[in-house]
Amino acid sequence: MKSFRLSKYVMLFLCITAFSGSGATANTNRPNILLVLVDDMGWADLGCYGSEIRTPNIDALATNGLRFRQFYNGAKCSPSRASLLTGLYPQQVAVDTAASLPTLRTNNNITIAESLRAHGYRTYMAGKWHLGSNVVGQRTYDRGFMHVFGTGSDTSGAGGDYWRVGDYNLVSPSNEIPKRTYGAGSFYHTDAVVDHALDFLDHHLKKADGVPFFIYLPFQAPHFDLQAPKALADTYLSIYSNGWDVIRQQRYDRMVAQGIIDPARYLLTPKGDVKSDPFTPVEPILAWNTLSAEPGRQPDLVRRMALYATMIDKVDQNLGRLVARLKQSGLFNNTLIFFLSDNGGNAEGGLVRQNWRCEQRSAANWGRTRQHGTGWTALCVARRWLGECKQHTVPPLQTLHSRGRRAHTISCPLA
Ligand SMILES: [Ca+2]
Repeated sequence: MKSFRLSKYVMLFLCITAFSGSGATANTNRPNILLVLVDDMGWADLGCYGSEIRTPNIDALATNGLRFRQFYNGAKCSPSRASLLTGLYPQQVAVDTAASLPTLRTNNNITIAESLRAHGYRTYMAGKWHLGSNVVGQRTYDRGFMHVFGTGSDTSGAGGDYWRVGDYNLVSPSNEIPKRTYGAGSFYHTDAVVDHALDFLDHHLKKADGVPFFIYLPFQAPHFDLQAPKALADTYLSIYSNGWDVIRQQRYDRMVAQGIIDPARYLLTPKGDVKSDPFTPVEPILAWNTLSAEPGRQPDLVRRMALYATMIDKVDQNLGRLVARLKQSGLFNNTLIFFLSDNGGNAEGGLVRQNWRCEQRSAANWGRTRQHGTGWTALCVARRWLGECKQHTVPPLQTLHSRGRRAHTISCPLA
């Protein structure tokens, strides 16, 4: 495993496994590409980056691939997505350059899906688009994706309820990929993203035409609202009952042990110099023990973080399903797998978000609350985050456009 220099501007990591060459079955020498994006996940939220959250499948990919310590993004959902898909700065391709969450112009860029499709790839997407919906030309299937499971009837929304199947739709020309049906209470969006990715693989394998695939999986998780199965979330309660001061130190220690952080250069930073957004004053993150004076506050925050951790755990479990299928089908050794987050841990909502409390959605499911709170977000150990994050962008797919299958060039960060 290799790693690269840590920048003080790091907000986002890229955890990659890169394979090429041998092992392909029906493919040409061109690799299949699986691009996985998570939403609002912090830098230290994976096991391979020091977290206590259980992510064995992602950790295994990292162990056999590359972990990046330096990476840039647009610091918010759609700017990062605009850059990721076009290889251009968000200001270059935004419909409204002043918008914090702009949609994607259609007259001055090509997406990676359009480019790969033009070069013979079969293109699929399942997850969150957030680059323009209900506008002809801006939708997922207008921008290069052939089969899409996404938010809203046009599959191009920005997010929905994790439990509500009606918030999502599959668009597949001539219904080549049939719509799934989910029984009452059986739908969970993170599961559904990979359910559809597996359908994509089945569809691809049936074609057996030697064409490589590009699958883009922009998970909505772990973006708020925090919604997760209760039984799994319960397994994290005892961990987070230790409070964010203890967990934060533990993560830092693991990051040092894993070689993510050089302790001679990067101490565990103070957690009090943060704010929810550029328009609110600094809000100090209180010492965990001081919260015990307020009845119910600590248990509520523990539950919130358990839900957040569970949402990441579910991403990992589902990626495990997908990797297993890739291996089973003989495609794994010729598939480039990228894993990245569109920005760091969410800082919106402040420490306790106006006294919102977690609610039990049903007997099996928790979650109507929104953010997990800045106390937990500070676990990411990033030196600076959100409001103070530098507005850089991500050029990897521009590199991919130009350099094809050389895996190690795809992930080069700006440096
Ligand atoms: Ca985001």
